[in-house]
Amino acid sequence: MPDSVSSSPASPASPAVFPPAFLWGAATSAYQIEGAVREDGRTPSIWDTFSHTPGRTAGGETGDIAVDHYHRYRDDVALMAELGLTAYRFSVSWPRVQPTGRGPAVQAGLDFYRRLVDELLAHGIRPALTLYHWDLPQELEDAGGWPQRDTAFRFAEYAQLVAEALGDRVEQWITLNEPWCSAFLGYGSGVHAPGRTDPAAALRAAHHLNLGHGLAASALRAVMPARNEIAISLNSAVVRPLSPDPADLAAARRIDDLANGIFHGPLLHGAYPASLLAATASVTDWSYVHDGDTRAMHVPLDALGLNYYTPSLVSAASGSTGGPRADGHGASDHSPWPGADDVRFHQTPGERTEMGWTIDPTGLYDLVMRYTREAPGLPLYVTENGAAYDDKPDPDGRVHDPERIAYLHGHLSAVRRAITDGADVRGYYLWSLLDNFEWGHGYGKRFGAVYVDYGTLERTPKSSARWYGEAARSGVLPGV
Ligand code: IFM
Repeated sequence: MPDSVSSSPASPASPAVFPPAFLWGAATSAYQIEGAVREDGRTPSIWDTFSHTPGRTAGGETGDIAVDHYHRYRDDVALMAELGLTAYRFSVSWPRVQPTGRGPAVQAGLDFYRRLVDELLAHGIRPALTLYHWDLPQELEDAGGWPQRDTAFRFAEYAQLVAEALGDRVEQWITLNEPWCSAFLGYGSGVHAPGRTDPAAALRAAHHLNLGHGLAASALRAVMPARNEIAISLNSAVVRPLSPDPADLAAARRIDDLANGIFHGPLLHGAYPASLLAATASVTDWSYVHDGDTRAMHVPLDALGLNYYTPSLVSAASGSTGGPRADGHGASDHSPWPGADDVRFHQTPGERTEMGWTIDPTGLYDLVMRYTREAPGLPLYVTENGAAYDDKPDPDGRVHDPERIAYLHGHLSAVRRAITDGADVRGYYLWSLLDNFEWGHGYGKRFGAVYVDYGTLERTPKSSARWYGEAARSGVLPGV
């Protein structure tokens, strides 16, 4: 039974009551919502190039206009305030701020984010700034992209420019969003920009993303007030074996290394897992890990961001490696899992969202508890969680999305249970504030709590937005 307390007085012991300082946020990213891709000096990112390449996105859709947040940010902030949100996680578009990925910042680009942040602060909404949500300046990709070591240094330089401009007013900083996707979907399976399909390049990219994170975190520390928090948002996988068979357990450990250990190892524990290095030895020799990189990557963090949608169910392939991949990120003949061609992904049982992702809030509980054990003392944020549904306005123009309310209730209840069991979760960012450009899926998948009419760009809060706002205002989960 859901632990709703909507009709009875909430007691602090109730599992549906959240700590008073808990942040109730929503998240977005620059390319998915801003549009205005040719304004004020912005140049193409790898996602502009990719989405304009025939066959790369559903219907050839691009982020050229997206939901025009660049021009409508004031109304969007007012809407967040009206709903009752207390935090907002957005990303800065690297090519808007530093168009070639090198050299000085463009003032107009920085000014946009300064205006956005000031608007948030004026409405009492805490900004959380992500420096990189996948929109690498195309010039840096042309110079080799993330598989190239220099990109890590360019990222740190860009991070410093943004921190010098906004470090006085933004307290929550996130270096990278989901570097697994940047490395393995961008350079491995090729379903994300820049669309390369080279397993060795994907592993090199992962290392340089880790290095970039560490160098950027140090650059931020050097220029920002000590009170600011530095974190990273990882789409840490919840990997479950299909059976207790030792071969299936080994398959699950291999995917865990490639999804989790490859980032948590260097960032939290100061080394890549030996099992990861061994399992990928036929793909790469890791010679691009230089002396000193381990120290550069292992910078103390102030918090860890966890993005969670669905668990993965895996087994050993038992002879055959064919069949569809059910890892949920789009169709490709190329695997995003280097060195794991003999691992099979299975559809987890249960209800699914419009993405085909199984709804399983226990996965979120398990993830939070895992990092509570693995990184004791490190505050956690759920920096993304949400669901896509085929939402449509009713004849009166209202958008009812009871499935999303049930999804949010289930996952927030899992967070509350983890807090009761000792986890230090400080906030939750619903993905996403607005319907938006869902990468290779174009505009076909609606993740927003706010419906966007793509013809008029009019915003209509769905019933889930009102439900979530009520939770934010009261600190208690309303009934479903
Ligand atoms: O839309 C994406 C987001 O950009 C990164 N995390 C997953 C979301 C849903 O696919």
